[in-house]
Amino acid sequence: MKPTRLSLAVPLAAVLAAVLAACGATSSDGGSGPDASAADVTVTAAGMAFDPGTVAVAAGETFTIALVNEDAMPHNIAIYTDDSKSEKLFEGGMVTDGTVVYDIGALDAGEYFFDCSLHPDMTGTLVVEG
Ligand SMILES: [Cu+2]
Repeated sequence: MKPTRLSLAVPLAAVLAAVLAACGATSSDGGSGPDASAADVTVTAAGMAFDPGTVAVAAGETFTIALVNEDAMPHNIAIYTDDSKSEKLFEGGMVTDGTVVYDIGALDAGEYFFDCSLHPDMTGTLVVEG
């Protein structure tokens, strides 16, 4: 008998929750932890801005973005097809004064727009290179 999707999904969700909880627990120094260095790209949120403002990844492959938030207010990364924000592709959970690593699905080559859901003036460009 084949394993069902459900039996696989539950342990994965539990592991993810544990990882996210661990991130929160180690955020007191406000710096980047081991999670950030393991990610494909790292974006720092500091002074209400993303640094770097442009990040590049490879097309057709899942990737991870580490968000290192050095501000004392919550930030996240939300990815859209373009700056009209008519089509949201991803919205990460908020992190405050700490690091979170987002698992992003594979994207086609092109330029995408991202911002912070709480602070729309914080914007960036995601370049997916084919
Ligand atoms: Cu924000």
